[in-house]
Amino acid sequence: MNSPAMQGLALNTPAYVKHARLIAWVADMVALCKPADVVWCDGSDAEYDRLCQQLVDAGTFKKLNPAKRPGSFLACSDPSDVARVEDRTYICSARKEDAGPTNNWMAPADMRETLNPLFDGCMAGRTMYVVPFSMGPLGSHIAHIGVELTDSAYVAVNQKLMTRMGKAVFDVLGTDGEFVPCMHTVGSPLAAGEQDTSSWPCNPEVKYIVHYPETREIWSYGSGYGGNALLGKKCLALRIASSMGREQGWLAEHMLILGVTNPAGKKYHVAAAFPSACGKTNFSMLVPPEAGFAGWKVTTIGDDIAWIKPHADGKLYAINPEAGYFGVAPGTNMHTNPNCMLSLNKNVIFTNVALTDDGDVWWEGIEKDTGVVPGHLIDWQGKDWTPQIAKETGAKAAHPNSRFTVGAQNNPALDPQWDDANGVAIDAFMFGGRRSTTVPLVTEARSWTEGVYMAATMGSETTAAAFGAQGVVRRDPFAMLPFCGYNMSDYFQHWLDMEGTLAKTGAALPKMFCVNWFRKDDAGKFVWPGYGDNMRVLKWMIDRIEGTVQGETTMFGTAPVYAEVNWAGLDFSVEQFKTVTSIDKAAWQAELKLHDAHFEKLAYHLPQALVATKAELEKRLAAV
Ligand code: SAT
Ligand code: MN
Repeated sequence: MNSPAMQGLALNTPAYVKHARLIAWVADMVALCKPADVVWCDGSDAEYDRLCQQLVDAGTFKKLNPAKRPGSFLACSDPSDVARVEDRTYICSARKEDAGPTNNWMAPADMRETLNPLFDGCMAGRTMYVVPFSMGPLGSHIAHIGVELTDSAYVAVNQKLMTRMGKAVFDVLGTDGEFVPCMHTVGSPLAAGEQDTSSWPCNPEVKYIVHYPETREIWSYGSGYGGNALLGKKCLALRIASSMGREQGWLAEHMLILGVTNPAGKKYHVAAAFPSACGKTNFSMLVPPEAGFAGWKVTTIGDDIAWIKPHADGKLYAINPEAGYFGVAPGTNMHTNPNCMLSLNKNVIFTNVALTDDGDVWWEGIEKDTGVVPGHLIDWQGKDWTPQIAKETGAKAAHPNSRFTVGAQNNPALDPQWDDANGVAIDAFMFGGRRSTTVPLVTEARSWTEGVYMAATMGSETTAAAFGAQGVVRRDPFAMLPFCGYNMSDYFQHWLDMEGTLAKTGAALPKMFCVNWFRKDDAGKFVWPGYGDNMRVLKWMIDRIEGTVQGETTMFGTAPVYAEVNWAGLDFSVEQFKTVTSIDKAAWQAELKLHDAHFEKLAYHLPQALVATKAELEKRLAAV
């Protein structure tokens, strides 16, 4: 390979970087990608401000009105680049079986042959940013380090908010520490002398999001958006980390982590898996209802990803590998998520929301706070938007998958232990999909295996977070369908094995609950109020942990009886409760058939324990 020195390009390696292997890798990648310049990010505020200004000058960012939204920017993407691209996402393990039937696969050598010509010269005319980041508290034994090479300044500034990014990472890495190399390019090289006229460079035709689990590498081509480009998030913290966790005996999960403190001051920690755009951020920042919940407090540790390790005391300890939130904007308001709204007051990067005439942001659902829809907006595609246009064409001002990026410190409900290097001990897991029928509001698994079964067979109606049809039920085991970096059935086995690991110490296992906030009535309306009222379900779970409520046994686990739920301040009838908790025999017969089809697809290495659990459920259902 031509050395960068031969091309006359300086690597600009700062003196504080002492890691020879890392420097050699950057040199190789510079030789391959042929950027015009190399910038090592130090993570300072001055650097952040400089890059944001650069993005403003390039037209990628609009600076929002500082009187309304200080320190904040709006980016609008190319219309082709608004969500994760699951059909372009690959797990390139040596053996196809190890990627499993739920992942796209290509042999590593074939994929390298495909990607090499694409990456050759891919950064021509652009700057390569070297972005060092820690997933998890710096130096934590649960944390891991990544270094992303990217030609997107948008990615660099987002990484500053989403991760512990910058110089301090090199102190942790030292001269030979482990890091996950993450290659990212927008895939839009400039010809010699060509000026970049695009405010959102990307490659509308060619996209690859590629993971090599054995060598722990990530290669992402063609997209500048969210989970396709911020490689610490889904690519490293879930796909690569899940595969590391399997080898090393820990779990990388698509879960929020929250603390819940009761009026006596006792604190519990809950980790909850929901698919993208099903309210994880809202639940992690929940504000309990005023009536009946005096003294209860919910605090956020993480809103999207959890890394969970068994500890010598027999408990599972979880950290949030991220340091910020990349949440869905539409639907967010002071009712659905007040802590989030307060987090968004300053220092936010918005992507694909609408712009108001006074330089602030707007999205569908935010009008519930003011009761007024603006008469005019610039929509996420830069076009005029009025309520009349919306009525006539159905045009949304904000893209349904529009997002905010904000540092965790902005969150008024941030848990004091959110940055604790040892993590927090998990008392309960929750698994929830978006199901308008069939799945009850809440049930508790009677055993670890039954909990794994519930999570393994979770279904959810698809959302705008990924390209493709929306509202279709698909199986989304553990909310990990798009994020599990290895064979899904091996992943189930890994979860089942965790019981044995923990049981050796004699400590109580976390309880496992299945929830569904999304049941609809015959008129197609949501019945459960959700949001802050989810506290009522959370409290019932805590009561179960404390052993103060019994629940009743159903075919699908232990469920609350009406009288066990705290209804203070909410008018929710026994009839409505039935609508969200009833177990319909015919619907469940159909549901179990779908579990069959799901298991058939996952037959290779499918744990027998899950097949046996299904047989039990069938027996119970027959007896209903
Ligand atoms: O695009 S992201 O993966 O970052 C967000 C999501 O889909 O959950
Ligand atoms: Mn997510």
